[in-house]
Parts: sequence; structure tokens; C-alpha cells
Amino acid sequence: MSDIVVTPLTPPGRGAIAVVEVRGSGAWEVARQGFRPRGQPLPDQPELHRFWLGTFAGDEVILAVTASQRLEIHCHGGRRVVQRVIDQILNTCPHVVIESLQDNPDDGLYPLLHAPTLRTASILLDQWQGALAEELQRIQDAVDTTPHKAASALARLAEFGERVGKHLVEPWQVVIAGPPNAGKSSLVNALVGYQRSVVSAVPGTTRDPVSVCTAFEGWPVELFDTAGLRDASGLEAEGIALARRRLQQADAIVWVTDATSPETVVPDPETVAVVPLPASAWIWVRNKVDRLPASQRHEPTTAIALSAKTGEHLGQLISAIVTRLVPHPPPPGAAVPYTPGLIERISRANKALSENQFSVCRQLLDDARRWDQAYRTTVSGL
Ligand SMILES: Nc1nc2c(ncn2[C@@H]2O[C@H](COP(=O)(O)OP(=O)(O)OP(=O)(O)O)[C@@H](O)[C@H]2O)c(=O)[nH]1
Ligand SMILES: [Mg+2]
Repeated sequence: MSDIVVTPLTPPGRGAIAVVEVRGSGAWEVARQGFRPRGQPLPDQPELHRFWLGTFAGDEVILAVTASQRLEIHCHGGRRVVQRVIDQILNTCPHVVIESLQDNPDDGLYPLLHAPTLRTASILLDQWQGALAEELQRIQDAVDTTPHKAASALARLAEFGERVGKHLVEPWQVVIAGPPNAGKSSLVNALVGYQRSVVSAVPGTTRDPVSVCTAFEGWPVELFDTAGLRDASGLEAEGIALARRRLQQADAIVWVTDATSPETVVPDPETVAVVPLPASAWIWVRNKVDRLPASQRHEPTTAIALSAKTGEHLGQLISAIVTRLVPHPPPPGAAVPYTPGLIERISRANKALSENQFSVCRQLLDDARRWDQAYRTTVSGL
């Protein structure tokens, strides 16, 4: 048996099912030696596009013939199961080449392997199908003929990179903050749909920032529940210091107040020492409106009146968060720079064009196109 290449096609430990590809002239022999079919024995020769249920290395798998000299083993997605499948292949044939997927953040394939939501994955697939390549080509042509059109298209592309491209893998950070006992932890739990944070009637319950990943309208978001902000000492003061640090890194802040409390605290950057954040990053929430009479529920303030307990108007908060994070979502099929390297080049090209440095701009766009091309070759090579 010879000439076998084994490639795990799915990123390690991320899916319920993993796919291990075996290709080469000895691939069918690997299947015949290691695979135990549920029913009839495997045929002597592979039959294209057929699949069989059975076991491989002790685990239940599906074996599929995808092309001549190419088959796939679909097994449980756990890392150990995949390793067992590979070990079993190595036991039957020591001259196997194991290929692994490139898995570092600057690699073109990395975002697609790690896309946390369908929406971000579909943006990446648009780029794979050439959305960014075509837009870069159009902009390059326009730099020479209609520079003002090139400038506006490039500015839009750079904005998509900064606003969206940076978060196709890494979630936005949204911090839930406010005075003690306002219902911050309850709100986090309501937003994610399960009891992630401890809730209690005692003010000062949450100490360390507690984070949880979720998605709003298909955009990946990491929510942080924080200690209630007030003058405190000891352990609570340490929790408050951590909360302030979190606030400074936030992409958006939800400031929760208790609508039934006589002293409603309006978000004040001075109070929480969040100097670098623009006012537009704040969303003010008046929680616990279920405890107010109907006439007082929607007093005219800029706050969103809601109830973490009943879920009333939670959707309004989600829409407000999404609008803060992605004010101009890219339409389906739009070009979006999708790796740190591409985002950086396109942002610099945009700056160069705005300063009439045409040759620098052209050079950077050329560079970005080469990068994008290399990425698409990697993906289609799979
Ligand atoms: N009626 C009502 N009670 C709520 C609501 N949200 C929270 N509570 C109650 O308010 C109390 C405090 O809730 P938490 O979610 O622990 O408040 P917190 O802001 O996280 O408090 P700390 O962590 O101590 O800062 C608990 O008794 C909750 O059950 C709400 O929308 N309606
Ligand atoms: Mg809490």
C-alpha cells in the first residue's frame, strides 16, 4: 500500500462531526482494512458517490467515496476520535502523509475555519467566490480613470474591513454595566437564554466579570456581566476595578438602571472613567419595568424600558446593540476585507488615495489582490 495522504478537513474540536479525507492510490485499501461495515462487506473496488455506515477505530462513522482515489471518513467531532481514526490509518500503513489545515490568524483559511455564525461564514464564502477580488479590480481601474469614484468605493471597503472584517471571527465585546442590583446579571441571562450569571436580591453579587458568547442577528458578540459600580472596599472594590477595565475595551456598553429606583443613574462617563468611548457607544436601559404601573413604563427618556424578568422589549435592546456595532451592514455578496493583513492594506490604501498618493495606493491594492488570490487558492484546493 502506498501514496496515501490523510487530511482532517474540519477544524479541530469545533463541530459535532469531523471529516477526515484519505486520498491516493492506497485509499480504498485503507478503508477495506480498517472499516467494519454494518451490513454487506465493502466491494473490492470503490464505487463513486456511495457511502456506508459502520465503525472505524471503534467509533461509528460514515465512509463515503467522493472521487476516484478519494474518500472521506465522517466521525464524531471530538479531537480524540479524529486522532484515533488517524492512528488506525497509520497502523495499517506507516507511509502516510498527514496534512494539517493551516490554522494561524494571518492565514486566509483561518477565518473560514473559525467563523462563529452562519452570517459571518456566508460573508467569507462571498469573498471566496470573488467579491473582494472583483471590487479590488474595479477600484484599481477607477484609480486611473475616475479617482473620486475609486475614493468613495475604497472608503466604503475600508469601513467594512474595520467594522465587520475584524469581527468575522473575533466577537464584538459588549459590556453590561451599571449600579448594583439593577438587574445586569438577569439581563445577561435573559439575552443568552440560560442562567449564565448568578442573580440575587443582595446588591454586590457579581464580582469578577463573567463573559458569555452569543450572536445577535448573526453577529458574534461576547457579553460581559460586571460588578455593580459604586464606592466599595475590599473584594468588591477589586471586582469594580476589573469592571472599569472591561468598560475601556468595550465596543458597546449597555448601562442598566433600575426603573423602580428613585435615583435613576444616567450613564456618566466621568463616574465610570470611560473616557475613550464615544457617547454613541452607550445604550441606556431602564430595567424592571414589569414592576411599574403601565402609565410610568415608557416615560420619555432616551432609555430603552424593558424587563429582564418578562423579556418585554428585549428585542429593542438587541436591535440597538446591533445598530451600534454594525451601523451599515454589508449587503449580501458585498466585498469585505477579511484577514488582519487585508484590512490593514486596504485601510492604508484608502489613506494613501485620500492624500493623492496614487502609486502607493496602487501598490497596496496590488498587494491586497495577491493576498486574496492566495487565500482563495487555499480554500479551493481543499
Ligand atoms: N421584577 C423584576 N425583578 C428583576 C428584574 N431584573 C432583575 N430583577 C431582580 O433584581 C435583583 C437583582 O438582580 P441581579 O440580576 O442580580 O442584579 P445585578 O445588577 O446583577 O446585581 P449586582 O451583581 O449585585 O450588581 C434580583 O432579585 C432579581 O430577581 C426585572 O426585570 N424585573
Ligand atoms: Mg450581578
